[in-house]
Amino acid sequence: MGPDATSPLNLVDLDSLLDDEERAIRDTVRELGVDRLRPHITEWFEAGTVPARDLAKQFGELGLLGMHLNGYGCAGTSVVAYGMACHELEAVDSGVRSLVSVQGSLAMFAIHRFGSEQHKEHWLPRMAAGDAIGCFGLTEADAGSDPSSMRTSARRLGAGDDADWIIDGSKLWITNGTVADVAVVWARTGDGVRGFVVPTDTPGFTAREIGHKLSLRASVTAELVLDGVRLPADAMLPAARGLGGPLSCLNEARLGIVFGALGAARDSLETAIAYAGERQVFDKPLSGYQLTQAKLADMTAELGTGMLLAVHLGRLKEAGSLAPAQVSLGKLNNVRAALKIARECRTILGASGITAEYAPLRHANNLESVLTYEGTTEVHQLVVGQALTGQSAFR
Ligand code: TGC
Ligand code: FAD
Repeated sequence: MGPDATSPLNLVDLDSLLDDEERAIRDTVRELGVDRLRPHITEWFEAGTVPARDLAKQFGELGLLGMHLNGYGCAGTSVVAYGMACHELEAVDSGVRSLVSVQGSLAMFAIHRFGSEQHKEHWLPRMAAGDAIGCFGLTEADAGSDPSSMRTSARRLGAGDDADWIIDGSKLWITNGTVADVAVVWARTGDGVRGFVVPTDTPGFTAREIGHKLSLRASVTAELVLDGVRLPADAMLPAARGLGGPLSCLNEARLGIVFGALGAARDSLETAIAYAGERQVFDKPLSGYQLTQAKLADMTAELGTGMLLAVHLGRLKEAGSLAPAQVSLGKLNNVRAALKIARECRTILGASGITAEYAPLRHANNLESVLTYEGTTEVHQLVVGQALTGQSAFR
C-alpha cells in the first residue's frame, strides 16, 4: 500500500509521539519504499536476491546507514527516527530492513563502539555512504542461540601485542556475507571472545551464498569460511572483551526490529483492509461482516500497542536507561505479534493471499526468519524469565 492509505496506526495517533524530524525521516523512507523499492520487491523475492550494492548506495545517500550513530559521516538521528526508518523499510520487506540493520546496528555499531580511531576513520564514512558494505559474523553451524560455544579461533603468530593474528573457523547464516567489503568476526582467543575487523579480500577469507531459502529471499545470506586468515595486530577491536561485546551490538539491532517487524504487519493489515473493502462475498463487501471487523480490530489493537511499546523503548534508549531485558520483551512481543497479524491478513485475502501479488504471505514467510534471528522467541522468553525470577534457565 502507498503512503495515502488509511493507516490503522492513526487510531493510536502514533504521529503525536514523533517530533518533526522523526516524521520527516519516516515520510522520506516511506517515499523511498513506494518509489524505488516496492516496484521491484516481488521480483527480488522471487529471484531470491537483492541488488545490495545499489541499495546500499541509495540508503547511504539518504543517510540511513548507521543513522543513529554520531560522527564519521553518520547522521546522528534519534533512536526513534532510526526505528521508524526500520518500520518503513520492513513495510516493504524484512530483507531490505535487514540490509540496513546489519550494516548500521551490527557492523558499523561494533566498529563505532569498540573500534580504534583508525578503524573508525577507515571504515565508517564509507559504510555510512553505502560505498562499503559490512557483515557481522557471530553465529556458527553449532553455535546459534549459544554463541559462547563458538569454535572460530584467533591466535597470535608470535609473542607480544604486536604479533599478527591468524583466524580459523566458519560462520553461518551471515546477512550481507557475499557482498560485504568488511566482516566483523567474533572469535575465541586466549583472552576470551574478541572481535576482528576483517577486510573480505584478505587471503583465506571466502563467502558462499546460501540458496533455497523459503524466507528472507530478498536478502543475501551466506556462510563465511576463515582458513588461516592473517591479520595485523591492530585488526582486533580493542574495546570489546568477552561475549558482552557482540551481545551489546545485538541490543541495537533488536531494537530496530521491535519497530521494523510491525512495519511488515502494518503493510499486511493495510492490504487486508483494502482488499476486504473491495471483495464481495455473499452479496456485500467482506469488510461489512462482523467476523472480518473483529479480526481487523484485534490486529489493529496488537499493532498499535506494539508500536507504543516500540516508541517507549526507543525513548528509554535515548534517555540512556534501556536494559537488555526490555529489548528482549519488545522483540518477543512485537515479532510474534507481527507474524500473527501477517498470517491473519492472509486469511482475509483467501486464495489471492497465497500469490506474490499480495504482500502478507511474503511478510509472514520473512517474519519466520525475524522470529529466529537476533535471538529466537525462546531465547527472549528466557531473558525475560531471568529478569522476572532471578534464575537463569538457559543451561
Ligand atoms: P551470559 O553469561 O548471560 O552473558 C555473557 C556476558 O554478556 C553480557 N550480556 C550482555 N551484554 C549486553 N547486552 C546483552 N543483551 C547481554 N546479554 C548478556 C553479560 O552481562 C556477560 O557479561 P560479562 O562481562 O559478565 O562476561 O551469556 P550466555 O552465554 O548465558 O548467553 C545469554 C544469551 C543466550 C541471552 C545470549 O547468548 C543470546 O542473546 N543468544 C542469542 C544469540 C543471538 O541473538 N544471535 C544473533 C546473531 S546476529 C543476527 O542474528 C543478525 S540477523 C540479521 C538482521 O538483524 O537483520
Ligand atoms: P538453535 O540455537 O539451534 O535453536 C534451535 C531451537 O532451539 C530454537 O527454537 C531455539 O529457540 C531453541 N533453543 C535454543 N536454546 C534453548 C534453550 N536454552 N531452551 C529452550 N529452547 C532453546 N547470525 C549472525 O551472526 N549474523 C547474521 O548476519 C545473521 N543473519 C541471519 C539471517 C537469517 C535469514 C537467519 C535465518 C539467521 C541469521 N543469523 C545471523 C543467525 C541467527 O542469529 C541464528 O539462526 C539464531 O541465533 C538461532 O540460532 P540457530 O539457528 O543455531 O538455532
